[in-house]
Amino acid sequence: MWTRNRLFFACAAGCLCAAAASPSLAVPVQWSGNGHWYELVPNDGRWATWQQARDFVQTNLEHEGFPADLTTITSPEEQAFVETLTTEAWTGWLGGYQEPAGYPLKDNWHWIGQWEGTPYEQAPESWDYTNWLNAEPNFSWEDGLSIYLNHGDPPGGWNDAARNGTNSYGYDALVEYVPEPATLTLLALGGSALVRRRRRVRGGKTRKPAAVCA
Ligand SMILES: [Ca+2]
Ligand SMILES: [Ca+2]
Repeated sequence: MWTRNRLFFACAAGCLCAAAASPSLAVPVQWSGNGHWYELVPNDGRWATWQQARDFVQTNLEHEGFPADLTTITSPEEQAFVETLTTEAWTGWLGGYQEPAGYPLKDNWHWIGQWEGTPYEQAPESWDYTNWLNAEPNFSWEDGLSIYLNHGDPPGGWNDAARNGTNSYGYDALVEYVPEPATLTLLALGGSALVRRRRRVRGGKTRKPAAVCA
């Protein structure tokens, strides 16, 4: 886990890329296609790496009783929905990663497990649909998945970026709130009272521009 000071210095060293405009959306939005909620969460200096972004949202965010994680996009319909979340240029992490990293550049990509503590091997979503930007993925050491909303070629496309790379330290996070399996079961049985409301840490009103290096 990172400390505030460590993160400050990491970002100060790493946020050297050109900045994209801030998104206008500041609240989770539900997609009727699966009932999940999605949110553009600003970095605001709270993480540097892809893993730190994931740790932060898992630890601090939830919505309507649904835990948070980085977003998985597994269909053109889900892709089309997330493209509606803002009309401004925005760059952020998705819940995809390449392991092992390297060549071939388009091989060995995975989606994260949908539930905290569940390895992707046990609850994977298949890596079938992709929406790479033209000329991406482009480097063997770039092993994390990011999305360019309203910029890039084509806009909304995906870029591989180093999960621990300084070029991506400014990235925001596209969060998906997904019901846990137990919650789904109980809700199906009429146990809607299970839905709980917990403290939800928000990043404040000011959006931090996201780095856009490819
Ligand atoms: Ca998803
Ligand atoms: Ca790239």
